[in-house]
Amino acid sequence: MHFTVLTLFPNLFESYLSDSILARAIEKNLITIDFLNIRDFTTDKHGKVDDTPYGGGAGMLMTCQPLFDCIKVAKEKNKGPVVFLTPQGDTFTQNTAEALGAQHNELILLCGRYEGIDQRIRDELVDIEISVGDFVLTGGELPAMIMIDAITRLIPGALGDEDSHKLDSFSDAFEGKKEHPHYTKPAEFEGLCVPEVLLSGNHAEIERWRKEHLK
Ligand code: 4FV
Repeated sequence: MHFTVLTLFPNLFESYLSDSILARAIEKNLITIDFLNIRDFTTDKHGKVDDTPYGGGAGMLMTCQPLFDCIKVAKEKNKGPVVFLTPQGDTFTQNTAEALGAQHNELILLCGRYEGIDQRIRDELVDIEISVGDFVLTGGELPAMIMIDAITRLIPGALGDEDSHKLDSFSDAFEGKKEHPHYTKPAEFEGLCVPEVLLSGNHAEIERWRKEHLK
């Protein structure tokens, strides 16, 4: 999967992509990520990317021209859909991650700031609008990282155990429910014990217990 991230703050991604599973996925070339800084596409000497909203109201909006030119350049190399992260989008779920990962080899992730972006960019250049939840953040960068994380971990070779994502919450194996409680060594900690059935070695009983404890 190739991600192109359009953002005013590409540095925000560095730490999250430099460790653990995502770093390994990049090293293994399971994913590639490039960044375009929207501010690099401004045409004024101050690098202005925002302005006041027509009709008045609080806050600023990201203006058309830098976004338009940035998206155009992104689309020259990345033939995937333009995904705008916004509270007004369709809620991102495990199914969304699976579908996007299955349907596309490339994605362009557009991260908004301020109060958002001019509607004309949304109407003419955005293909998919996605929200990570019913709350308002300061920017679309965290939602973009969430998308990259959730999609990448589904790519074969990304996780140590190939099957682990098949037994995730919301997976078909769990009928879309949230997964059962998990326990690991020691069997007793501070007087708190692991359910006996999980120590029994009786796989049928363990399976039944786990199914009963899906949420
Ligand atoms: C958001 C969300 C989100 C809104 C204003 C960025 C912010 C700022 N994106 N799911 N919830 N975006 O809050 O995706 O432009």
